[in-house]
Amino acid sequence: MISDSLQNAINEQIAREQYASQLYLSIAGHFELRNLRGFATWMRRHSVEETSHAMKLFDFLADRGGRIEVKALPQPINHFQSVQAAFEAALDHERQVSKDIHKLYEMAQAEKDYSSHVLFEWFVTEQVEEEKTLEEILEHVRLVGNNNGMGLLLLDQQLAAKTGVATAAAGRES
Ligand code: OFO
Repeated sequence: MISDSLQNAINEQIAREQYASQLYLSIAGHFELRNLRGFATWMRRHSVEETSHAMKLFDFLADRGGRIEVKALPQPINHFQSVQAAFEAALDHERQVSKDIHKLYEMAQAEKDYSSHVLFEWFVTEQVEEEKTLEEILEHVRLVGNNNGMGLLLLDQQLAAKTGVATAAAGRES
């Protein structure tokens, strides 16, 4: 049986992962509007990944006999000034999530809840990867500059190649 404090903290984290999913979907919408399909597809996939993180916590809580409390989510930002601003919003959010995960990890340690500890360890490692990936993309966006259409299209194509989609520059798949 899981403690009430860990149960409540995990329920909060489920909501934060779901919020991340909403935020990335919102960013994907911004990129779709600008016909940047590589960026958009990358964000769509990231949105799905965040839902899978929420479900990983959901399943864990269910397996431990915890009470799941689905929470209302805040409205995500829906307007971004630029590609750079959109990726900055994503990276800021990931950095916040890392802090939240570290708090959960500390709680599990303090309570000597070993199975929670193992679960949060997975998330700690995952956050390193997530921040690194976003930092790389953002650095490339900063390098080419927000007003460099050709540079952004090339980056869009690069992400498209990674995600396996056709881009505005390369033409849509029929
Ligand atoms: Fe991208 O954050 Fe989940 O955990």
